[in-house]
Amino acid sequence: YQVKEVKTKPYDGQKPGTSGLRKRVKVFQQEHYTENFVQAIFDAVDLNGKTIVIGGDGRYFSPETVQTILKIGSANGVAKFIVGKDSILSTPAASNVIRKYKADGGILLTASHNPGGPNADFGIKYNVSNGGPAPENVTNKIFEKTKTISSYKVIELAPIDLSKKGFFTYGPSNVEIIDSVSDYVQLLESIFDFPLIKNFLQSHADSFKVLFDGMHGVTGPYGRAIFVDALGLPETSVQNAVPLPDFGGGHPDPNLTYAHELVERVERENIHFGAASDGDGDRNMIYGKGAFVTPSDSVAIIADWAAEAIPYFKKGGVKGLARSMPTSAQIDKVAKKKGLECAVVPTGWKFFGNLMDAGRLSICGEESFGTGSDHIREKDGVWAVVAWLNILAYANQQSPNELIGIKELLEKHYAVYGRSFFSRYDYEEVPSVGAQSLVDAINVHISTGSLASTSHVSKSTGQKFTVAGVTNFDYTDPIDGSISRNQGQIVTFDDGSRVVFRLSGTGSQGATVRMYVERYVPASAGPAELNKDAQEGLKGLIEVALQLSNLPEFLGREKPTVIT
Ligand code: VG1
Ligand code: CO
Repeated sequence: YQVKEVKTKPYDGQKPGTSGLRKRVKVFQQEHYTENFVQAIFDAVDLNGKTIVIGGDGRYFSPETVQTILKIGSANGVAKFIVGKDSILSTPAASNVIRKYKADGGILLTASHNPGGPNADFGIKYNVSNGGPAPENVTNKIFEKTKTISSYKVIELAPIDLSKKGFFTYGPSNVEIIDSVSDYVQLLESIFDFPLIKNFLQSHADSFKVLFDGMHGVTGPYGRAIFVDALGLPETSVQNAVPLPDFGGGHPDPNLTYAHELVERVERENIHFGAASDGDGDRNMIYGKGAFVTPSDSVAIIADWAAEAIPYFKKGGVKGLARSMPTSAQIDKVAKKKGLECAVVPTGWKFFGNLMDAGRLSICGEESFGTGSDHIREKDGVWAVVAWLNILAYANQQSPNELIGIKELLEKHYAVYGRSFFSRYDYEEVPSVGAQSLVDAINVHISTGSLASTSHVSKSTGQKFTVAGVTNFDYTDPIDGSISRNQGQIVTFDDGSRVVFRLSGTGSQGATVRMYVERYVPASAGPAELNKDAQEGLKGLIEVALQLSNLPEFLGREKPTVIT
């Protein structure tokens, strides 16, 4: 086979962010742009004679990019490609396939929850042999290669038909096109108590209705296979379950803003258990009638019940817990009570992998609707939804005289552990200059100590907050010693409340500023205080955070674009 060398020039800005390289489709469509990045992966990681997995969320520009990877990968000596049918593999399913078939890595075509279509976003992410996102030393190396690239290699052959399962060849390489769903369903069946869940759902067919929303992302087929085929729920219990290249024009992000269709149906039809997942299937939202579960609470509750209710953890034990830094400390309370380690890592799933590989971490989560465990090395939306169903089925089996739904489970949890009220304000696509000025101003406070011990009173609630300290979050990986600096600016108050400011690393345009606020209320405060709406519980603190940071002035925005 003839390997052709194509001359090219470097493009600026091909630096992978929190989760791969994400840009507008139009950017990827520039001449040689996608090819450059793909070749840079092969230049940074030697995949000669190796096996790689290719899949993604099925968004616009995915099929073309799969062919590009086949061309370039084959010319760079890849021995075998395992490809999801129709270029589809959810991010957690891809992580599973890499691990299960002992592949050496994977290329995931996704921009996660970002909108898709010719005028929206595309993304390419490299995962390593443990099934997790490449660590920073690898992504940095890829970026370095993009800066000096002068040519890429291709083997030009007719495209492979991605709609047929089976074994094929592409020049010197083997190609296996696999079913996107079956390995993943098998995996979940080995983790959860499906008979218990099925039994509970069938015996409560009227008193416990379920609705899963695929948001026209990748999880529709997975949701149908699990909720309808395996658990026997009616076809009406899944919606938006057909993956579309543009996600039906929507924003496939499972939160209160973008999953409003689910929220409205849950409220209107009195649905007890609603859930949604994002474009690539690694995020989840749990939402029942009148009860929204914040992701920070969700992971704490799963951690609390896992060893008792979920077979995988009953068998293997819970080795340790972890969260990303901006995530609330609710899970820390669970860890403390159970005598478990609770690691705090920077934002982004790649930081959990080392702890899992070292056998120190079983369950972890991020405030950004990411929850998961060491069954794979990515966060896992459908896993989290089934975990909740498993826990609810178990809790109801233990207390047969009351119906325990989402709300009841939350209230029981707060009554034991207290509650960390948590909310995140996103200011999306603001001018980069304003965002940088905000960061700089807080850095001045950090270096001069000018905010320390100052008191701030909320006009509307009269609450007073006194600053205890301001710091930058730096992380040293306990396994490999690598250091990641400036992962968020933290303002702590003397009552234990805190506010975190962070720049997003997944945007495709301008800058996005995130502000995370958290205030802990102990169990002794009683149910009236504990079961308040989060925005009400945090009102005073949010006001103070905006005041002392001058965020609205720096960003030229009165209001955030998304509140979760
Ligand atoms: C966001 C979230 C982060 C998450 C990342 C990838 O990153 O805050 O918690 O890991 O998206 O999620 P950032 O840098 O924009 O804050 V996904 O569903 O793209 O895999
Ligand atoms: Co995602």
